Amino acid sequence: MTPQSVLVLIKPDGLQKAVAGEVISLFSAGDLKLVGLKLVQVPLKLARAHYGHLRGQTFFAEIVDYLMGKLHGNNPVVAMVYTGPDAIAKCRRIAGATNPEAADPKSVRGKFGRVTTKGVFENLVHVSSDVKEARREIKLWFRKSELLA
Ligand code: IDP
Ligand code: MG
Repeated sequence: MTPQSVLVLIKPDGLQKAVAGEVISLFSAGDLKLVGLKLVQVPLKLARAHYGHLRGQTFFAEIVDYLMGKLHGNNPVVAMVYTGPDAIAKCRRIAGATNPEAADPKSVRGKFGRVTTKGVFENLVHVSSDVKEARREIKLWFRKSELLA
């Protein structure tokens, strides 16, 4: 199988809850190569561009605020790129379902996520959903020089 790259973000609730280390450990089970990792204090422009395809959704403003850390003490995001066979499906399995209540209890979102009373899915991690999205997102978050070959 040809190797894939995938963008994984630990969103600001992960840092506020001080579980970034455990989340990275869970992604280690994917047996993938970590080729990029950095902390990002997310500006409005980046958050809006990241979720550009969800602009029409009722929860768009909330998820932009969420990614910027506005719901979680202005914490930053840990941005990572993993590469390897089947990297996208592997990382999405480790992350669990979008709704933390529906996520496998042993997945990242099942373990650490929650649904707020306002209905925001605070699900700790973002994982690109397909090859095209992964390419777009990796370019958005990383310069080439920040990634290992
Ligand atoms: P994904 O993160 O599992 O790929 P997307 O559909 O890309 O899910 O949605 C992006 C983010 O928007 C989710 O991770 C979650 O935080 C939030 N979200 C998605 N659907 C809903 C919803 O129905 N209600 C509230 N928040 C949602
Ligand atoms: Mg998505």
